[in-house]
This record gives sequence, structure tokens and C-alpha cells, in this order.
Amino acid sequence: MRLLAPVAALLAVHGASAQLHQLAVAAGKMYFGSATDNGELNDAAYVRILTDPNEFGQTTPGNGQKWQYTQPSRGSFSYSSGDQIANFAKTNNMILRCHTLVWHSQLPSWVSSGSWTKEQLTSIIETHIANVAGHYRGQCYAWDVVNEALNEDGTFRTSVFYTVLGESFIPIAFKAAAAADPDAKLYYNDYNIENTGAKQAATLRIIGSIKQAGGRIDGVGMQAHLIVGSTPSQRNLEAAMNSYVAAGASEVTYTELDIRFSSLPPTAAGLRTQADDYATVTRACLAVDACIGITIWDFTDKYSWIPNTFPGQGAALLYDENFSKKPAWTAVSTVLAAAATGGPGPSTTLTTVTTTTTTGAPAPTCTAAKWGQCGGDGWTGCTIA
Ligand code: 9MR
Repeated sequence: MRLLAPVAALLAVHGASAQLHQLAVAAGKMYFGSATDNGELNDAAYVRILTDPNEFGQTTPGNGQKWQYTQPSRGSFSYSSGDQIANFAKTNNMILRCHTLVWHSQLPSWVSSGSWTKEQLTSIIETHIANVAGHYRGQCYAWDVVNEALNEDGTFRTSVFYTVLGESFIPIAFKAAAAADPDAKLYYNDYNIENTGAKQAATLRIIGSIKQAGGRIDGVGMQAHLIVGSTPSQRNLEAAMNSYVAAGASEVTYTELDIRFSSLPPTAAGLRTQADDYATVTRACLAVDACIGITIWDFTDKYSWIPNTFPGQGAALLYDENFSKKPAWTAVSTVLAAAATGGPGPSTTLTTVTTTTTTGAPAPTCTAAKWGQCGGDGWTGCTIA
């Protein structure tokens, strides 16, 4: 762990400009972090911010540990992309969340297009996890063992894993991960499970089925790819987290937080709403002891995944494309600072609260341009890959 300057002293000098990880730790959380990716590590201005020990204390590889990169062809393992981020985390004393072992997306076609028996696919999952989680053994604070297994209505997503093995692929994966890296916290990770509803209820059933099968699950990762103005209420965010804890998860965390604009450029009022939405998520995490921290899915709009997947949308992160801090950064740091210094409690409103809770719209019968994922709470576009 890093030695952080005493926060009270820092706040006295800098007011709300004390930094995110430092404030999160002072507020009792484990980290405030940012995902990163290999290409971005060549950008010196970017790296300067990401490696500021007071700003970010945790990172997650955005791509490099996925099946597509780690076992692109059967029996041929490659760790160069993942290792670059793992080594970066080690060099900079950052907690590493590892992402991800079993996911329907970025899955090489030798897996997704094979016609497997149950025994064959079980062995493929076990071999993949033994190798990849074994390679990173001791380096990962946590693994996202299974990612995005659920549809919006709480049924299981169609994938080679579900088609061949039914829901048993989930306990199979968790048992393999526990064997490969006994000290890593094992997470189920998904989007649109930040709010209460069908998908959150299905996540509770996943926790139960892993435990019933004699497996270990430690945490639920809520990706939190949200939309400005449609962020769930603090009450609902807390209710979802508390439900996971009640079902037996010992910790929860926001793993991929970003809050995007549906149309660009953002207005000044829009940036204030985005700031309120980020403040709401931060307060929710502060209010739930089991919420160990927050990871944003990269920190600058320069490297956000969103414009590539949702053309015309974006500006979802805390820093703009030129590395200037946005109002949302100030909102998060102010909420954390209040908690760190015993100031106004987590339910205090920072600015005008403009969050709304949306009800799930029926799934459209169309095909998403890319990836078929992460529409966000309130998204009414395509979700089918
Ligand atoms: O950030 C990742 C982006 O670079 C990739 O193109 C994309 C492919 O699916 O995956 C992104 O990360 C995803 C994460 O692994 C799982 N949750 C949704 C994220 C955004 O798509």
C-alpha cells in the first residue's frame, strides 16, 4: 500500500482538489481506480495522471487478459498484453483487478464455433482458467471469473457456454478459478445490475447456485455503464448492493463506471447532471460498507470505448479529451472529501439532484452495431449481438 499524505492537512491546503484514491482511502474504501489499455500507455500525459499515486490506486486491463488475447488458438497461451498492464500495476503499486476468464464476447471462434460435448467444454473452461489464472496467481486482487452471463430480463444469455452446459458453466468456472488462484477474490461481473430488477434478481440466483454447487464467490462487480440523467437513485443503488451482500457476497464494487451523454457535445447543464450522477454513485458506495471501491472504465474521454460502440455518444468520464478535470471529477472528489473528513454524510445533495429512475423498455428486435452490450440503465436501443 502507498503512504498517502494526511488527508485533513491536504484538504486544508487544497480544499476539494485533494485526489480521488487518497480521498477514497481516507473515507474507508480500498481504492479509487481506472481501467487502462496497452496502447494508451505510450501517451506520456495520460500515464502521468494514471500513475499519480494519490489519484488512482487500482487498475484493470481493458482487454489484455481476455480469452481472445490469452488463448487465441487452442493450447496456445499468450500473456504479453495482460502482463504489460499487470507489470504496470506492480511498478506503480496499484491494486490489480483481473478481467475476465469466461465471457461470450472477445471469445475466439475456435471456442464459440466448436461443437462440444459437455465434457469437452468443461475441460476447455478448466484448462483456460488453470492456465490464465495460474499465470497471474498472486497478482490479482480479484478476478472477474464470469462476465455478462445474463440477458436484461434475467434469463441466461445464449452463448456456447450456456448452450452446451446450461447454467452449470458458472460453478465450473468459479471452482476452477478458486483452484488456480486461491487468494484472489472471485467475482461475478455484469452491467445493469447496479439497479434493482430482473437482472439483479438473477444475479442473486447466480450467487446461490455457485454456493449450492460448493463453489466460492466473494463479490459482485457492477459495471455501471450508465447514461446521464438515467442513473438509478442512491436508494436503488444501495438496495442492489445490499441484496448481493445478503445473498452471501462479502464485497461489491463498481468495476467499469462511466456515465455517458446520449448526444454530444454536452451542455453546461448536462455536465452538472453528469456530476450529480457520479456523486450519486459515489455516495451509494460510501453508504455500503461492503462496497470496497470504484473503478472507472478509463479516466479520460480520449480513450473511452463508448464512441466506437455508440456513435455520437460519449463524454462519459471524469477527465475530458484534453485531460482537463470535468465537473464530475469535482463532484466525486467533493463527496469523497466530505466522507474522508467526517463532513456531511453520504446522503447530502451536492448540487441539484436530477437523477431519474427509468423502467426497462422492452428489448427491441434489432441488432446492435457492435458487441451487443452495455446499453446502460434506461437504454432503449439494440442489445442483441
Ligand atoms: O474497453 C473494452 C473495449 O476496448 C473493447 O473494444 C470492448 C469489446 O467488447 O470491451 C471493452 O470492455 C468491456 C468490458 O470488457 C466488459 N464490459 C463492457 C466493456 C465495454 O464494452
